[in-house]
Amino acid sequence: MKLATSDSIVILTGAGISKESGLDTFRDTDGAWAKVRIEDVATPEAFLRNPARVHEFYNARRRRLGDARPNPAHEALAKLEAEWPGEVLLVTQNIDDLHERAGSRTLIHMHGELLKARCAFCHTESAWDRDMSVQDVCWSCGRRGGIRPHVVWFGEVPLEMERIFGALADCALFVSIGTSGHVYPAAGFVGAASSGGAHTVELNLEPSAGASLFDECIHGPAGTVVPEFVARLLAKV
Ligand code: BV8
Repeated sequence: MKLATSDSIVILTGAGISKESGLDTFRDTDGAWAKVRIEDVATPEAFLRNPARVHEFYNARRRRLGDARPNPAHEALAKLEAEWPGEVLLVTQNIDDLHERAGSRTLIHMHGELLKARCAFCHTESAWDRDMSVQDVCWSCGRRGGIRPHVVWFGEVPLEMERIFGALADCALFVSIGTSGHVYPAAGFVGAASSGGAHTVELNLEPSAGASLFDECIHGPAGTVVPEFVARLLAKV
């Protein structure tokens, strides 16, 4: 992999990077979608039809977040951002706050954040770390029943897409970590990076749906393969 230390790097993470921190993935056999249906908890229609059911799904995940800790993979990515001379942009599909808690700063939560709320009526956002319900009143417009997780559901537009696609076009290295490559547009990022001339690498427990699209694949648990990969990069500095 030819890489100058002034080159920029884009990293995409998915639920697999948080598995060793004790958080569920989605499509593993013990994942979230084995327990609930996407149509019941992760679409705008589900929220309109039965908001209490959707709140229950996110309240349970928000409560579990308190016991989770960043793992060596999160910490290695924060170290890379701190020590790599070029730009490092971390784009995560995850809605947990483990990257922040590990020290990552240049971070985009393209699918939103579990610890934020948004009012469906006035669209203002706010930090939110407790249970959420249809009884909650908006801190800004004062209306009840519109408070929802600040999360991108299926059928909704992911956040900061322009900034992400701009970074993918400019980067020299694209690294995808802990994602099954099933959900778009994130699953298409490797193609955008390749078209821009980047070297593309997949770090995942097992080959993802898009594994054949990558220049390089390294399979193993993120807590092991990510620190090793970051050490390989920082040896160039
Ligand atoms: C959009 C909500 C338009 C928050 C999520 C084509 C066909 C059909 C449908 C579509 C299509 N293109 C687009 C769509 C619609 C849809 C979609 O992609 N559907 C899929 C099912 C086909 N996409 C959308 O609706 C998106 N919006 O397209 O808008 C648009 C597009 C571009 C520009 C403008 C407009 C919105 C998608 C966001 C949906 N919200 N979640 C929440 O509840 O968390 S997605 C959900 O899946 C999560 O956010 C998660 O992040 C995401 C991806 O899952 P992964 O992170 O990959 O997790 P998964 O369990 O699947 O895989 C884990 C991996 O880790 C596995 O490979 C496993 O082997 C590995 N692993 C496990 N343990 C470890 C490990 N790896 C390393 N170490 C370990 N220890």
